[in-house]
Amino acid sequence: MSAQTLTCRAAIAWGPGQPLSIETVEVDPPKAGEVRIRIVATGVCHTDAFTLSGEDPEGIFPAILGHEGGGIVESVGEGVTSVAVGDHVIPLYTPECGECKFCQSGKTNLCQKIRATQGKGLMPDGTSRFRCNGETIYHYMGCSTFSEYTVLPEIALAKVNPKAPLEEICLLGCGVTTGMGAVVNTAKVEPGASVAVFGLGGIGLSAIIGAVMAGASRILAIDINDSKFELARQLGATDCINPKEHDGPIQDLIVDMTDGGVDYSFECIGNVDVMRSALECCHKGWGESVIIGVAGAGQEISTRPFQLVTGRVWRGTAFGGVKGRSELPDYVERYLAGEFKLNDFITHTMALDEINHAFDLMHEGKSIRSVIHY
Ligand code: NAD
Ligand code: AHE
Ligand code: ZN
Ligand code: ZN
Repeated sequence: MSAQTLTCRAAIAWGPGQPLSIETVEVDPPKAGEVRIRIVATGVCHTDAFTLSGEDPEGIFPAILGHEGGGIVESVGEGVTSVAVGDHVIPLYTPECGECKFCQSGKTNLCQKIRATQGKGLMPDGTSRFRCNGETIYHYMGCSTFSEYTVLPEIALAKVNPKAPLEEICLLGCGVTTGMGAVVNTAKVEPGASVAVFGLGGIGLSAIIGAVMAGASRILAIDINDSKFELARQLGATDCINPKEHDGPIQDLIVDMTDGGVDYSFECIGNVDVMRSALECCHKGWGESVIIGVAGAGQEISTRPFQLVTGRVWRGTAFGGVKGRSELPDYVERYLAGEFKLNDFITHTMALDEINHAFDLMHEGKSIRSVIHY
């Protein structure tokens, strides 16, 4: 029997700056090439807060936010072959079609097959699968994991080992993969290198895990919130620095501490001034700085071009450069093999009704990741 429209609970962002509101929504069945999944758990990432704040130029309301989820396939649309009912999946805000120019290039994970409609909060056919009291509700980053059920294109699902707890591996849907991938895939940090990580939330701490995996000899962890340092040290940070405790530009201190600057730096905050510091703390001739943080509409980065003329490299990364369908299942296997832990990051778990508390904890600097259990 073909799937029918179902009703479930979801947290709706009705407008920028407003708390999320728990509502009953209608979720249409998956169309051709689409899959409806039951979300088991979802993390709350700073990017959800960024979009909710109104700073995101692509922010559309009303929408169902959330993009760091884990779920189980409930029904599949016509022609879907790569997943079946009951499969465990991680939604991908960076899909992998394997066919577009970007996928074919082998140079990037930024599949563009459905990017245009995804950025408009719509499915690839230009419509939404969500309604609330007759009103269209938009999708978010192609995922909308703050709903008990959501619909995604087949190309935006990574099928993963069902032995892995979705309540933990949901973090591989964004934060942990992004931080680790930035270090290992994007920067390709080599053994013995020195690394500076700016911002010690879920992304920055995962970058530290990546730096340890890569064999970095020195890992400088920088945050304005001292409470982040304990976990950073446990994960492998060798030096913890609070810029508030130092006069002068933080890049000058780091250059002094590291005999001319670090080999690699990672900006995991979304602050354009810190992005400049992260570039300028890199070693002359070869230091590379990777921007991970997302900055608001109208913000721009700047530095003296001489910084680049003299060999520093400025680059960025989305989802850690990871190709979700072909590479994410292996991250899950490595997690199952004990190569890295995820529950260190889960400082809070809660029900969907308490989701606004997760945003409060993030803004107060009290959480690394809150995970919503449905
Ligand atoms: P978070 O809020 O959990 O962590 C941010 C950390 O930065 C906090 O510990 C905070 O104290 C610290 N911080 C704030 N201002 C600072 C400053 N001036 N100097 C030093 N530290 C400072 O956020 P998160 O979920 O880890 O996300 C981090 C950033 O990464 C966000 O901008 C998010 O949107 C972005 N992000 C990007 C990608 C990507 O694919 N590029 C993926 C996920 C998240
Ligand atoms: N919509 C924003 C940019 C937001 C952004 O940069 N998103 C990252 C993922 S953040 C996950 O927590 C990303 O993948 N970007 C690549 C893409 O194609 O969106 C804006 O500035 O318009
Ligand atoms: Zn995210
Ligand atoms: Zn593609």
